[in-house]
Amino acid sequence: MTTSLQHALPSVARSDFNNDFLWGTATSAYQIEGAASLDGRVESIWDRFCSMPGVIRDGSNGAVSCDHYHHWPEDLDIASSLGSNAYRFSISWPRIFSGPDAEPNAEGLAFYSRLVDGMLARGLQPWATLYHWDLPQYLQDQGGWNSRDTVHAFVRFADVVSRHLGDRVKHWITHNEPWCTAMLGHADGIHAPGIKDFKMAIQVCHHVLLSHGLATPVIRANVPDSRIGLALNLHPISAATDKAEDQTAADLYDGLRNRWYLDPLYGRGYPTDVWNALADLAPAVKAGDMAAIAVSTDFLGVNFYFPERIEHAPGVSALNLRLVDAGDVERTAFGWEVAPAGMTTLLKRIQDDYAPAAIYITENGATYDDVLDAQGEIQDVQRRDYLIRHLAAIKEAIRLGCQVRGYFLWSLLDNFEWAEGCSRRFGIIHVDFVTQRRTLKLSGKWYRDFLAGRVLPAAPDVNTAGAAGVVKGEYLSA
Ligand code: IFM
Repeated sequence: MTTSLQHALPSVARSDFNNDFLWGTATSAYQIEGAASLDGRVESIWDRFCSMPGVIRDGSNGAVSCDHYHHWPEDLDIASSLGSNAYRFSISWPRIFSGPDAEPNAEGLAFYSRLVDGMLARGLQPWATLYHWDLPQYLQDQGGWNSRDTVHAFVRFADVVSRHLGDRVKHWITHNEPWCTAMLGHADGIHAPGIKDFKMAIQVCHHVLLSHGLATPVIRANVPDSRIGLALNLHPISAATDKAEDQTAADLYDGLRNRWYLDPLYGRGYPTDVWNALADLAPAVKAGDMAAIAVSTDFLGVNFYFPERIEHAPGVSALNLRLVDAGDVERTAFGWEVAPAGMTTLLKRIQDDYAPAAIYITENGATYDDVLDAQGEIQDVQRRDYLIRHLAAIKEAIRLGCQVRGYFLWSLLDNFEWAEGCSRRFGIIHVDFVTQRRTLKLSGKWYRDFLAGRVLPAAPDVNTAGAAGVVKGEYLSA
């Protein structure tokens, strides 16, 4: 359900940011590439998961999706025509290794080589994510991320890919959103591999973090001038009421959701409050693991979407707490609360508590129920306003001292949105999944105009039911 409240749009212009601020868009392999059985690619856990009845909302899968495997020149052309100067993509592990002991697949490597060359030719700085959730199924069959062997397989994958692309790719993200890999995939079971075992999810999380820690020096050795980090989905957490027990529950949940990742990455080990609350659910940790995880990084990737509220709820979950619905707030079509001020709060907290070398917003965006109008255009006013308000929130965070150096909008293309299938559109480019026709949405045109530093034409008075009111002129850049 989409709801919106009337709001005045803040003023934000590209000139509010430093000249070397990076402006990009982001995608991931399984969500856009298609070509699932081409050129030696083998089955991933998402191919397998999607074949299970009822797990994907609209029954779709990523076998074709945007067919970016064939349409990448057109997609990069549009990304570059926006005036963006960076592009975040991910490497499909099952395209690179077809089995546990297989040699790297030359055709898979060649595809990413062409893609990277295509980015560079268009002035797009390549930002490669190594793991955006598409584990080869053969590794899952051997225990997946619950097995330490997968940690070592990941390091080999990182080694081969960084050797192959490192002469041109200098920015590396080891993992996207380890919380999702662990919790959505192994506790809630709503993502591949579809397991519901909280203790296993906590162990998976440790292995994912460990693989980041062990892969980072390998990439650095292969690409001495590289910049390496990982992308976390972080959330501002608050207590549902001012009762002490809700506040304690919110602190604990913040520990599980945010600090469980940030603390070990920044050398503090797992947070004691969560470790103690987990009791026998805590992960098996070997000597040296925590030091490996605390490897120094060059930046922190922050994926921001929504805040969360928590209340104490004995017996409801392993940590005796639960999420509370935010009530009558503005939401995207996903039901996610729209809270740009929360982004500023979150960034300030990260800066104050962890002082990362640099922060990049590696994802931020929204899904709305886009409609093609009679002219074949998409007047996604709500997504445009979402973008304006979140960019203004970053501008404010920078004013407060946060070292934010770049922004990657999620997403360049409408794509396969995991358990939601192709029914949730996050793109600033509309994709017709039947004809593969691409159409730049109003939000994409706004991003283009914003990046060009142009004064926008008068805001269209598209103010359909539920759409945010546009305060004409307030967002125009000078
Ligand atoms: O589409 C996803 C992406 O793959 C990871 N971060 C959140 C996005 C929106 O749900």
